[in-house]
Amino acid sequence: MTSPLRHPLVTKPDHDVVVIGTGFSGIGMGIALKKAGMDDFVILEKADTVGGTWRDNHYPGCACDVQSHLYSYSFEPNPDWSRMYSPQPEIRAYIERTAKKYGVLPHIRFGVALTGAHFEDDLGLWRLTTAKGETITARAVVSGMGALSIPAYPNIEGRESFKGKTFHSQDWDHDYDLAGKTVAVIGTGASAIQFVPQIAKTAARVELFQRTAPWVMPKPDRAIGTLERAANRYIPGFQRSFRELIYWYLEARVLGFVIRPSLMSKLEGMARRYIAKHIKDPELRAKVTPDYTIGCKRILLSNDYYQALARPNVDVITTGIARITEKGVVTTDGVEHAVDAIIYGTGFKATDMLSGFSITGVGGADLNARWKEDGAQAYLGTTTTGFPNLYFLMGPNTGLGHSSMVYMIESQIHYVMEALKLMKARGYHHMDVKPEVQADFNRKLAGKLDGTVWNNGGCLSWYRDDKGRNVTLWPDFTFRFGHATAKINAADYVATKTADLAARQKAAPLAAE
Ligand code: N01
Repeated sequence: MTSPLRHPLVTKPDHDVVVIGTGFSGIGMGIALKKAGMDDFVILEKADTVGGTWRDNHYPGCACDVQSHLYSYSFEPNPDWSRMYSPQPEIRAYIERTAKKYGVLPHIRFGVALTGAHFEDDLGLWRLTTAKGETITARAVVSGMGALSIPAYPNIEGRESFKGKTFHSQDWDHDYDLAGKTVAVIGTGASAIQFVPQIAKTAARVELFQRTAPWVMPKPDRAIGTLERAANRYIPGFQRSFRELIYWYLEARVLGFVIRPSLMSKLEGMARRYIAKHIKDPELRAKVTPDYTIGCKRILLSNDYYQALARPNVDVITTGIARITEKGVVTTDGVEHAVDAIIYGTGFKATDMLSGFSITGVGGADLNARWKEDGAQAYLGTTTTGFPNLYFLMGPNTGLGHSSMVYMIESQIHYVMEALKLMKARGYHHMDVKPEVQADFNRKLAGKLDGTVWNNGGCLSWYRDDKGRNVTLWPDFTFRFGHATAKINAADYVATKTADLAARQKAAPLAAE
């Protein structure tokens, strides 16, 4: 592709590295770059504050379902978590505080929404375009866009015709008072099970439309008292040991998810007893008992969801939705459920993570088209052949059904830093993962995924794309991912040396001038 840019030879880009997003990924990446003294970077953020998913999701009851001691950076323990599973405002504040502490804030440009990233073959650079029409060039791009950031609205006939209030769980309208209102909630996933108990306290009625029942287990949550916080702060190794304990406890769950799915039956028995404990009405109990193997969809943790469903002002409706009208939701039995508001707890476009963002690589290859055709694929969830120096944090098959994403993010950040350091040490301008390396990695991944409960548990989930391919989850222990990303193997990549690029540009000056 001939560049429309007019940069001088071996072109100095606007920034050495552009990082996209300011969630755990983007901020963590910025911190790693700063620690390595690689200061020529900018972080582009479409919003006007940092926090990623923990800024965007602020629905009532929003909290983490992974223990905070582990759901935090390894290098930045927070002795002051108020609970084992912290509420959203604390996690958001933690990210803000950490960004400030490590000097990342001056590198962030807020209010910059990217529309595309295009690799300029002749310059060996990325040209990013913004919604405002600005062009930014970079040698390397690190996407911290997150896998669950684009809300998914259901494709239900008449959705636009509803005259009442509507919003998605990610765009919660706190100015709209739900007290005394009749509210339809569509979806019973991880978000809905957190906000339904909250809104059920004040709404006149909650009509909860459930397509598939989730498996829900008790959340071993508790407040962390002042003594324990003091121990976290002052007793050397106390909090770190606790973190380790949580890590290994969660890691053991891989045995059930991946290695011996038959082990899940014990867990299923516990989950059934949990339903029986809180739901006495046999009809409701039958409705909320899933018909697939536990773990096939994300196992949800809650201490108040079933109690909320048992309230007299909550209806669980399992008849399918036929359409939405001006007044409410019509089910396939012809009943119209008139409501004041519809809240979509319908999740995110997880398998379509690039939607709305165009990425073209070597020779103009279109990543959206490729991932649609072949399924989202990368090497170690991070690099993609034909897209040199483009790195995905939380890329394909790095998601977890059992532990903390922050562990995966930190592993990937480490790997990106390995790549950047290798390029510097060897005088490389850019590196492209070899197609056979990527193919071999994904072949092995697919083999591992074949035996998992996610693929064989008898459910449909956002873990798999529309062709049934599991493009989201890492099917192994996380420490194996940590080991795989600990060192970069130069032989996995085709490298272009800066000197060679300069010679090439000199030979074809018109393209680069
Ligand atoms: O979304 P979901 P979420 N008609 O995709 C239903 C993370 N998270 O926002 O199961 C009717 O889980 C859909 O039904 P079905 C976490 O990784 C983390 O709740 O597809 N219903 C389902 O019930 C989580 O997994 C935390 O049959 C429709 C629901 O909508 C991810 O975010 C907290 C429908 C969507 O559930 C997403 O969670 C919260 C339709 N047409 C979330 N379309 C942490 O604590 C969809 N549904 C870290």
